[in-house]
Amino acid sequence: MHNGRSGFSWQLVCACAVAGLACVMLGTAQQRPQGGGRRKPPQQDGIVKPTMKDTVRASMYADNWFVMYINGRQVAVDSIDFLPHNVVSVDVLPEYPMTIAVLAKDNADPATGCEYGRSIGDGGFILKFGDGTVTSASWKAKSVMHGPIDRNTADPKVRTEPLPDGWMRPAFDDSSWANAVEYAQERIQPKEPFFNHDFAGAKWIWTGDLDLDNTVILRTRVDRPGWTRPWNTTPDIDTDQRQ
Ligand SMILES: [Ca+2]
Ligand SMILES: [Ca+2]
Repeated sequence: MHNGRSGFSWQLVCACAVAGLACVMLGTAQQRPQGGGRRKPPQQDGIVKPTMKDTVRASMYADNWFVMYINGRQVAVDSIDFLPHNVVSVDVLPEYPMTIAVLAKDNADPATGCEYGRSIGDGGFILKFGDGTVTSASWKAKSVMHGPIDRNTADPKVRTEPLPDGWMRPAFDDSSWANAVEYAQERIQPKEPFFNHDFAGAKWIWTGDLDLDNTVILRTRVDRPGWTRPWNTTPDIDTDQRQ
C-alpha cells in the first residue's frame, strides 16, 4: 500500500535525524573548552589589531578594466579584462588621509586605438566606498594613451606617454592634471552587474575624451580631519616583495 510505504520511510528519516542530531551534540560537547566559556585568543599586551569593523566595502566598475591603489599599494584589480562587464567588490582598510589612484583602460588596440577592427569604443569608471567616498569631477584625470588621432580610423595612429613616476603614491603632485569629467549614465550604458550594487551618489568619470582617451589615470585624496587609527599595529610584511 502506498500509505504503508510512506509511513516506513518517515520512520527511517526520523531515526536518521535523531541519530545525526546526537552526533552533532556529542561533537559540539567534545569541542567546547572546559569551563564552558569562550576563550580569548592569546594577545600581546598593549597591541590593538584592526578588525573587520574597521574595513569598508569598495565597489568599482570599469569600462573595460582597471587597477586600483590605496595609499600607494595595489589593493584591487579587475579580474575580467574585457567582457563581460563586471563589478569588483572588495573589503579595504582605510587610513586617512587616503589617496586613491586608479589606472583604467578602454578596450583598445595599443597600435590603433580601435576595437573590433576599426571601431571606436568608449571608456568609463565609477567607484563607491562604504565610507561615502565616490567618484566625481573633484577627482584628477590624465590620459596616457589616445587614439585613433582625429578619429581617423582609415589610417589610425595613437599618441602615448609614459606613466609619471610614482603616479599612484600619496606624495605625487597631480595639481597640473585636469579635473575628471562626469558622464551621464545614459552615455555609459552600464550592463546589468552595475545595477546589482550600490553606486548611489557616485558619478561616471573619465578624462575629457571618453572615446579617444583609452588609458587614463585617476586620483583623489580623502581627508578625515581628526581621524586617528583605532589600531596600533603596523604591517611587517612587504607585499611588493614576492619572496
Ligand atoms: Ca576608445
Ligand atoms: Ca569600452
